[in-house]
Amino acid sequence: MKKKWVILLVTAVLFLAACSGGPGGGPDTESSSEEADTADAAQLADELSVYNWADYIDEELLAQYEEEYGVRIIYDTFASNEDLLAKLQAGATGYDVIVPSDYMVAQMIELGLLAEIDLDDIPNFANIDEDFRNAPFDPDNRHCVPYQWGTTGIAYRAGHPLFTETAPDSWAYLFEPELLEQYAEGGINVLNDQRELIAAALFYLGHSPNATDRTQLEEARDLIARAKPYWKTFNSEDYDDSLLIADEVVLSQSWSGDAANAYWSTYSDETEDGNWYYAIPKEGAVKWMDNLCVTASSEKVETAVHFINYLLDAENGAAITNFTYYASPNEAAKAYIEPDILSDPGIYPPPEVEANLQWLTELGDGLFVWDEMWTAIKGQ
Ligand code: N2P
Repeated sequence: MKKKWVILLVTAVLFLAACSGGPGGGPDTESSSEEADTADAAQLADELSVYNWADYIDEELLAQYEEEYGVRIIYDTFASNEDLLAKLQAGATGYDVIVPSDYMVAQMIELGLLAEIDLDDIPNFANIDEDFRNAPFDPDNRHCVPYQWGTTGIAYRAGHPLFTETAPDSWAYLFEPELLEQYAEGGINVLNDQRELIAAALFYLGHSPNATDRTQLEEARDLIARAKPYWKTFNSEDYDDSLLIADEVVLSQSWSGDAANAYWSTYSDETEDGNWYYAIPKEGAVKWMDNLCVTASSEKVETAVHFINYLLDAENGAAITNFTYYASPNEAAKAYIEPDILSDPGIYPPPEVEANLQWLTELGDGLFVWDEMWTAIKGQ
């Protein structure tokens, strides 16, 4: 199941469905919905600006939306929640749809950066699994709807002598110099993401990933400072393609889907295996969910919501997961998601792993200490 193959398959399925007009054959196959669509299209803006995480959608879906509804999508990507926030706070008003994670949704609501949405305008919200609705960071989904979810663990090169007998299932593999010196030569990458990297250090130290205590955060900073000389790169944007698949590193802090992408992109039918495996450290790890939201500054709320509803369609939701390898909160999409993805414990963690996962939450004033630690870490 290679990425390109999946794209072709999905495209073919969508095409056939659109031609057949059968069940789930897209919104424009019956004349009544055609009329509704035309009515909709009349009210849609000419263009819509979407700001998403890097490598986080099948761009075929964007092209299809443009074609179907005559709305040009201006698509741009960011590398972390903090980058997204900084962009909005610097006064960027052009973005209509953005994709912040859980804790950042809470932060943005507080800062007045998100528009309120009406779920009545998003009928496909019915496709979302109950478990992912009404999250504490956005009660009653007043601002956002779920997009994709995943975990943050360690991706490692299969076949590396050091990881053959024991999987690197501890954050020690990212932070302990006596371990690091054994494979640093092969390259180590960490996520260029302050909440994720400091959270990993806090897990390893036995503290909460949401700690705001200065002493604990300084401990995390010092742990990172000792390990940093062994790290080759801070990359959370294209590390799966440019570092993992390219064999530029042998170990990386990684988001679940990016590790799965590295696995499937290097999969060989001959060995029936890929080059990259994924471990969730035993000390605990982050579970996160990214969300589709409309900016408070958007002047195209109606179009933004129409686009969000399109992404929440069952087949479109599946096309996203089949491309990104991240888990989908879209229950109805499961019928169309590749079975290999649905059964991958690295993507959909089993209950015993799930029990060891924690959400990142908003830090309130503690954020200032985190920012201070991050500046020190990056500045060294
Ligand atoms: C995919 C980005 C994953 C988003 N490259 C992590 N929240």
